[in-house]
Amino acid sequence: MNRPAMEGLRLNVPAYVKHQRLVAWVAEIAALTEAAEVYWCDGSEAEYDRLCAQLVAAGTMKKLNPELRPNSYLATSDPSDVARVEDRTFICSEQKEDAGPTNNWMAPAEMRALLQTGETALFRGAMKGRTLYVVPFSMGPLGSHISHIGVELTDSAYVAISMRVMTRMGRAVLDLLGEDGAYVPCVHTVGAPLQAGQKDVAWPCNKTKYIVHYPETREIWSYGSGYGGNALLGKKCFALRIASTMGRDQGWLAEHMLILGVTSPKGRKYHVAAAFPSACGKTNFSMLVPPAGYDGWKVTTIGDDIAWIKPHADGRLYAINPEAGYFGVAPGTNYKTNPNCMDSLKRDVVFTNVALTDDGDVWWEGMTDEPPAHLIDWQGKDWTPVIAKETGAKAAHPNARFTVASTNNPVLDPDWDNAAGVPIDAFIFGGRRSTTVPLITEARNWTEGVYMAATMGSETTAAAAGQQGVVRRDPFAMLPFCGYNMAEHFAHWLDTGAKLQAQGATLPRIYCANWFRKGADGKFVWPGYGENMRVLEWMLGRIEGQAGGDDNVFGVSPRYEDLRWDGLSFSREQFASVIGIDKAAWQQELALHAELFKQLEHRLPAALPATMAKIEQRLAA
Ligand code: SAT
Ligand code: MN
Repeated sequence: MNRPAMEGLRLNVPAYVKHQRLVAWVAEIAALTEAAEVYWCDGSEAEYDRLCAQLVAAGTMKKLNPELRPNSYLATSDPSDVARVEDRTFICSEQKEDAGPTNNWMAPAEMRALLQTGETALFRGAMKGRTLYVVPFSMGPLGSHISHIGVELTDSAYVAISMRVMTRMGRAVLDLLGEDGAYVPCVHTVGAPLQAGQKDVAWPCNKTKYIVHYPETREIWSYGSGYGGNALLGKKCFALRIASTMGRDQGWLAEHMLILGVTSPKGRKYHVAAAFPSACGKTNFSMLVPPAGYDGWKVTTIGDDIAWIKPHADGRLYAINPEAGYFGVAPGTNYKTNPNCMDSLKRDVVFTNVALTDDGDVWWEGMTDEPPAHLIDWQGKDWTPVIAKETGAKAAHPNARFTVASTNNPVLDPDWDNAAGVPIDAFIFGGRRSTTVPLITEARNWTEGVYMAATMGSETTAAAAGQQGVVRRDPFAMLPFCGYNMAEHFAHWLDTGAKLQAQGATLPRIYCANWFRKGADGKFVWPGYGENMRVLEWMLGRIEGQAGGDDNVFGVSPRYEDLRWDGLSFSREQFASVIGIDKAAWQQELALHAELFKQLEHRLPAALPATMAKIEQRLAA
């Protein structure tokens, strides 16, 4: 440790901080990174406004026209820092086997040398010339038995303000931690130290990036990116990767799932948790507006991205949303696809990488049918519909995002902040598949459901850097987010079900959905969005023992007459093309399942290949 730097640095610990271990850790990281200053976030609105003003002055954000978009900002990132970096994401367990074949792995000692302890370690001096923000946050309602606390140390004010929107952040968390409470330490730097007199850039980051998790010691270290899931460490890093390992050890589940409430006209309320990969419509589904003809039905949002789910003494699974805000994809969002989201975004939003209109508002592809005549695109260049036609330039980056508090959502569920969580009636697993996978299928039992989740595939999206539109297996929509061996995650689900069943519990039903099948014309056949209510109603009808269906090779799907069609013209032929099972396509699909099982062979529960054998038999019959 650099003595003079350490002595010269004031830790500025507020009087209300009583946690000596936390203070010592902050001192240690401040010394390692040679931060110029330390600031403890209290989570107040005044602090938020001050940091936003500072980000505006630094050129990171622009304040939007307060008449059109009150209390809102537009941040634009470096063009190289626009998505999660899966190839730079590491699970550093002691044993490689524990990270499993789907995660990047490095031995903890080796990674620590690279980041912290080696002579040229990346975090050494990484915060020179910058302020280290201490960001205490709770994932989940403060004090809930399902919640957990983290503290992120970051040199990005953008991260600090985003964490205030996305989590319960600030002094109340430190009060809860008291003198010795447990927290997950999260260290983040953009990796762009400033030498004396050096001018900062608008979006500091580094070409070298490391998003690192130590599951055994429950630590997160992130270097080089200021963007989303790479930098807001409460989200994917903690609430999924670290939390999934905590859940495995402690008997609960951390999943990449939205949670919604759905109330029938009779007043009966159900809760559904649904897993879809990033940028496959979780936010839209969680804010669904039932179509005309569904009077009396109401869908309310508990969460749009992550669920923490715990078995309860009554034999049911209770879920909370660990987050307090939405970091959703802007492009494609409009008053037709997601009116509740559009209403959530009327004020108090931080947009990232959308386009700026001439009157100081925002725009993105798909927001309106007619684009504005002139915009400043997400990279600060002039954009017109003519330029777009000629060059294909997008006004907003395809992974442009909004960051907004849950409390802005007009259909926020009254139980969204309930410390007890909500009881789950059904799980849905869905991918983005142009072919093969039917609109909806119900698993006949828990094992069949776990099989559906485990073998899920999806076409890749702009949420992660890399090629888009290629089908990859994305088990449980957790491929980039499982903090331990994926095969063990399958076993953990099978165990969780078996334990509840042994108590005589009725398990939630499991469904496999695909809103994305395309016709010969390359267009989506199923209208999706609000029309997904029809599928939801069928699922609830199944739970009540009222809705019919037909067995297919891997579960039960509705017949045409099992769905309600009032207000939508959707023919039997169209339905057949989204629900049908093509034998040849399924033979190929099963070959891909077999490939996945081969990759995960070590520690793979035998129940899964056994389920596959049964599907093969049915397909051959
Ligand atoms: O960048 S995030 O990981 O927060 C968004 C996503 O990929 O789902
Ligand atoms: Mn997500």
